[in-house]
Amino acid sequence: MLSPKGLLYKQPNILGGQTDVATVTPWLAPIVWEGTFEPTLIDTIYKQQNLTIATTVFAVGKYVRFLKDFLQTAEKHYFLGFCVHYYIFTDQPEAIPAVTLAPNRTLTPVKIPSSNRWQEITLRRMERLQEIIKSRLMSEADYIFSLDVDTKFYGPWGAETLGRLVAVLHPGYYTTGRQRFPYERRPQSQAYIPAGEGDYYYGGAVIGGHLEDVYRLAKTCKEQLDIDASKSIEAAWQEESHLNKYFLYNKPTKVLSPEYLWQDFKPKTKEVKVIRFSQIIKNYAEVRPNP
Ligand code: UD2
Repeated sequence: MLSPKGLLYKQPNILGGQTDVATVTPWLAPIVWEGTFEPTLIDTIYKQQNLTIATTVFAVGKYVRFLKDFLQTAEKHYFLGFCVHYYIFTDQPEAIPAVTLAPNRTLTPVKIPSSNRWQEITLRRMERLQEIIKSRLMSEADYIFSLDVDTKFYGPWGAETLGRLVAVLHPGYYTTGRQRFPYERRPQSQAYIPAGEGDYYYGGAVIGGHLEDVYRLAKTCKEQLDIDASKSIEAAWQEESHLNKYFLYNKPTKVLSPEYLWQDFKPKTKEVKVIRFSQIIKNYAEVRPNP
């Protein structure tokens, strides 16, 4: 059945009932939900390619405290058996916790300046992503994921998430009509999306894909952010707003369901069978350098 949100598929659930979720977008990109793929088979196919997955994470200021849980839980659930190279962008490399990594997994600290504005930290991620992909990742990795650090892995995250350009459905808006998406609505911003347009609302906490595709995304978003900055305008949800604009005109080839970006404060819903990755509860006023 075709709905404005894509093709509906009857997903069997643990109670033996059925839940309708869209499993393919209107442009035929898969939407990855538990029950729609065979993880062992997919991992076996991709493992033959001897891939390296670069994983960039920002931990600036008090956010270094989130690294330990992030890394420890990633080592339990994230691309197990694959070569994973974490690149930790931080102002305090000495504060990166000593977490034991499995063989074939490495961690490189990347020192960056601190900032007294959290918006500056999230906004500049695109620029830094673009720089590191160009300067070293093209020759060091095959795929990349850029992930928020105030998160934990609770369930398996494997090769089913790989694709040329990978987005995640924001857990707050996957059941919401597009008129309620918190897109940037001021035409003065490069992130502007007019009412009536837009496919989904994507979360900024997970961006993935081939190096070249993510490079193009980061470069474009950085350019759009610079234009906004020159006009002293900051989009409603910083780089997440620009990301949503980018994905409107450059459709993701794979969309991850909210299993891949949940929020700890949200009770599990009937569609979500497995929470794989989730934003932890944090005291914004306490962890951010400014209100
Ligand atoms: C949302 C998005 C986030 C980003 C942000 C933009 C989700 C779940 N999260 O989260 O991806 O788009 O909105 O406003 O979609 N950071 C630091 N130090 C700081 C502040 C931020 O290292 O002082 C880094 C860190 O990696 C963090 C990320 O920036 O995970 C995003 O910042 P946030 O978690 O404070 O943003 P939040 O919760 O508003």
